[in-house]
Amino acid sequence: MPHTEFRSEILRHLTYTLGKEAEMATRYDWRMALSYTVRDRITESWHDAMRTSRDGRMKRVYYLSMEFLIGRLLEDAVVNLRLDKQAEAAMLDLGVDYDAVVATEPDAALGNGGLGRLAACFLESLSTIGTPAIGYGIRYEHGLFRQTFENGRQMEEPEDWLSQRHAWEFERPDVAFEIGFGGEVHEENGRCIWTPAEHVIASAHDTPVVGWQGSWSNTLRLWEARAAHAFDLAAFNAGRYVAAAEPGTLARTISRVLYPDDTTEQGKELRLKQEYFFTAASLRDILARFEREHDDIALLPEKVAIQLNDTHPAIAGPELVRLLHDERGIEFNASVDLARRCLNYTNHTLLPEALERWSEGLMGRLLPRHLALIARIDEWHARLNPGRTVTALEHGQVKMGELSFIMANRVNGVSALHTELMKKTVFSELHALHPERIVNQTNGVTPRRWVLSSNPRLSALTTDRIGEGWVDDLEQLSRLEDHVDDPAFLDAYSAAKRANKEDLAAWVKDSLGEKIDPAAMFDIQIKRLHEYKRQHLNIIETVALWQEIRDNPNADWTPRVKIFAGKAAPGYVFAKEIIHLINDVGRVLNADSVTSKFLKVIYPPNYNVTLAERLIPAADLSEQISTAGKEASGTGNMKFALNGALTVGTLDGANVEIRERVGADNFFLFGMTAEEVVERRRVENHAARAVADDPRLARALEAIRSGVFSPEEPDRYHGVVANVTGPDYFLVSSDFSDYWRAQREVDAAYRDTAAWTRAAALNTARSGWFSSDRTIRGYMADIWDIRSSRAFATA
Ligand code: DL6
Repeated sequence: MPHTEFRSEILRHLTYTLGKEAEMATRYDWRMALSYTVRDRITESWHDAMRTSRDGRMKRVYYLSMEFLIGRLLEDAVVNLRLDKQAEAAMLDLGVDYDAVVATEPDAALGNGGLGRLAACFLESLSTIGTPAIGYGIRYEHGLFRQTFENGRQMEEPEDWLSQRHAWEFERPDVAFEIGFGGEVHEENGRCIWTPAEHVIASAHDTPVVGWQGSWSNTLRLWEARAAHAFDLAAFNAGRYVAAAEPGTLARTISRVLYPDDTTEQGKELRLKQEYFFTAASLRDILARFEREHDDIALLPEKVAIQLNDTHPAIAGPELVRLLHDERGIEFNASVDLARRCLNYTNHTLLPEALERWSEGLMGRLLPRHLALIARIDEWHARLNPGRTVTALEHGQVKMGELSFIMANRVNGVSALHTELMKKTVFSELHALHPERIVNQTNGVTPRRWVLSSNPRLSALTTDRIGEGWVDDLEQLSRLEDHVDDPAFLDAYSAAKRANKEDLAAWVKDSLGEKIDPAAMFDIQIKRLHEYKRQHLNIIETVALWQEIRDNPNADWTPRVKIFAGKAAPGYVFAKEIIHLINDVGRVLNADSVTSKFLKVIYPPNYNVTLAERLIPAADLSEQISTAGKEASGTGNMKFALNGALTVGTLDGANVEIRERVGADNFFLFGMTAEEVVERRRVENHAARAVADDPRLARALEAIRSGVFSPEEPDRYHGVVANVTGPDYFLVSSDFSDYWRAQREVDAAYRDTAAWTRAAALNTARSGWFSSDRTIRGYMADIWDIRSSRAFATA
């Protein structure tokens, strides 16, 4: 379409959809008009895709996830539809700054981190591949909190992405289900009837998710909670205005906030309500669609593949059994069998505290019928596996990991190491009973967002050398290996990185007021704050390095800028102390006139998808330094490697597979293996011994402990230091010396610019396997038994 036609459509939306005159339009108006114009383009392929799926009676994937970290959608859609040139030209004609308009889109933060971002990448890959799919989740009014820093401390403010209209969604008031809670169960003619005490309405909002080149689009369906009776007119007429609105307010609580604090009983109840609310609505929607298209319920597993993204939707097991057995009268064993053949479960963590458990009391109060069904599912499982039984209900608790496993056709881990550890640890007994059930699907990331859109310079260079096929066949990047000894290619590769670093340096100056040198190594650790991810190992090493530079300022130091970004859970006190420490260290180091030309620390607040898109293309070094055995996979590690950052990392999660592929020479390995970690924990006083053995570590810790970075409150970090010198469960002290060694190897390697650039280019060339298209094809073959993608429908 010529850009003039595109311009007319933007103006039409501005005039008739937004009701604005061009001369009065704000950036918001222009963004909305542009978004509606682009959405129109998607809608055609979306309708075609839905018609093809319906007419072909195709099997669909239903991805149930509490989180979809989709970020901004405009640029993603423009890039996938290849409308970037027209959109820019049309906006230019209209006298509007395209980049400034795109930048006004709120970052939809409907997730915490890797798990939610993976769900977003998967939906895009499913559309690119042309596999019919619907992602189901919650339309949170407030996504993940907005992080600010006050004197270096994390502060949390509500996120309000819906304070503006969300241009991409279609409201579906006609798609609504009544979801019940509490109440009683009684038997009538041998059938259980659940009469809930309370009801809310789940109402659908659909966002189309367009794949590469726009030839297929799937749906993200998010549920909003509304009151069954929103308004109490009698109370209103009696002048009790607040009481009159109460039913609506209470019901809306369910979809109000992502991750309500669940340290209180009310918080726990709300979280379980959220989980049941979106799972129950999704299952009813799935069955309604199935029943429109098919007459025989026995076909359910042939037509429906449901993926449970972690245990959050685990109540799907008993709920699907209830819908089949109680509501449709199908015999119990047959119902369990049908449900099981549709359901699959992805495990994303081995951390015991992250494996969900609910008290029987709470479950019985909120979902009495489900509690009884879980007990019956346990009996059914015990009957089939006499002798060695594992149950979901135990010691007054409902274990959602076990429930998900028992009710799943396939259970998958998210990296090779994590899957093996899952078999040996959390699910060892269930694995022994069902050795065929656990499979591995190593995570991946969509190259459309994480290279093509976020790193246009690298993309243009790649396309120039190997053509455009890499965009939806990422393993074609391996053809770049033919160019890694071509000086012209290496110069261009290095120039692209340098330009990305200059852009980042300009942004840091503008937004944080700190000047950083694009010639310095940009060393980046961006992820949620957690002890197992060990941001504290990184900052302690930074302190030790600063001390050495101060001792010997005239030595040949390799200049570095250490960049951190990430949020800590509001109730996670230790993680918040680490953030505070990083900011305190940064304040001292950045003001040090002797050392700051060699070492700076930058911590932009409010890490989100958009910030990741800015930081990753500019990275030289990717910090993936978790305690081995704790990071299930990681996906940031893949994004960095693809964009030509070298990794300093442990043998954890997908780091293992990244290193295997990019080559040991192009990866800085350090630290204990998962087995060594277990051994080391058995050593008495392991942390104190490590500190005694490494004077550098002892000196850095002493500086932190004595208040060098917090003179206004000298004992601020006593707790942090006591932890890493005492229990040190995550083995920061024990891994420190080897981390220091690896970092000095990094310094030396960075000084050899040509060799570094070659290693960076090899990281790009050899990371093509980490596309989420490959991961989705793995799920299709090993878990969903789907061969019916667009390719099959048209064949
Ligand atoms: O699988 C996506 C992502 C992994 O890449 C991360 O390694 C893993 O930590 C994350 N898991 C979670 C689950 N909860 N916890 N903790 O977010 O999943």
